[in-house]
Amino acid sequence: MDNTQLAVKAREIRKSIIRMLTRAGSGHTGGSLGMADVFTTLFFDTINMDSGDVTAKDRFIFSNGHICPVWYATLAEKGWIKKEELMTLRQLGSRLQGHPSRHDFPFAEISAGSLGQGFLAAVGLALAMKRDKSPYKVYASLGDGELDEGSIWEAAMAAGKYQLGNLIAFVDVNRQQQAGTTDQLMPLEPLAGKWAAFNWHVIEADGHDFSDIKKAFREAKQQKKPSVVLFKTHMGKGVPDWEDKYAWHGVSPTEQQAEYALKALEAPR
Ligand SMILES: Cc1ncc(C[n+]2csc(CCOP(=O)(O)OP(=O)(O)O)c2C)c(N)n1
Ligand SMILES: [Mg+2]
Repeated sequence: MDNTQLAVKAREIRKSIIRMLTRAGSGHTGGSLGMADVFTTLFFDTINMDSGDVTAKDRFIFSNGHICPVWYATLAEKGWIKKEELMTLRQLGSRLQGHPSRHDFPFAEISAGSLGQGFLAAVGLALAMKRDKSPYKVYASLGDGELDEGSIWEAAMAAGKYQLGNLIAFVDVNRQQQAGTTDQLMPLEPLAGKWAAFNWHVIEADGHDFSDIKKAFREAKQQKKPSVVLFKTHMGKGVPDWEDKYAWHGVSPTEQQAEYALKALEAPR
């Protein structure tokens, strides 16, 4: 899909994120908006996935699942779930829980919420697929604050050892997390050097530039060892007053804020 078409999709996805979170009255707005361009590219351009059976081809593991509104909105934009269902986000009995639930939602291979766990499953899955000589890839989504979990690095070490060239992790490097910036709470730099030291192929890319995102995933697909894409992003991207503010990590917009955001998303930038 060309970049202009991707931009149109990403804008619709951001609008859905605003609408569903406003209706829900709680949830994670900033990270969801920030990863809209990467999720659009992954699901409209990169991943080879069968909506009828998400275990059949490439796999997607959502480790930083608190930003699931971006995933739900992307799946709705693809027509894999209904747009109306987005409005059930976080309701009792809905398939769309505030953190993805594998018991409720067939697209979720692993439940999320407890940071770090999804990545461990992704490494195990990639190892099993390599042993089975599967030609498909595992894509794992991570947050930068999530990297504070020690188990991430145990799994990264194992992926390096087993040369899991079928594993493509990508990190939302927005430099923000729940209650402060990553620099304040737990500095991560030199982040590229850390992954390289664990024997990963490291790619740094602009998470809001569709050409860069495509190129990064293309490069990652060609590696014999595990790849990580460090996507530089802005939390809250698309709504100027909300950008790069960790205050938007875990709150939803009021009706008034939503009105402002939907207008801002329509304005050319
Ligand atoms: C094991 C675990 N510890 C703590 C939390 C609480 N928590 C939820 S999201 C979050 C911050 C994660 O930061 P990041 O991955 O950068 O996400 P962002 O704020 O950028 O969306 C924390 C600490 C959790 N969900 N799981
Ligand atoms: Mg973050």
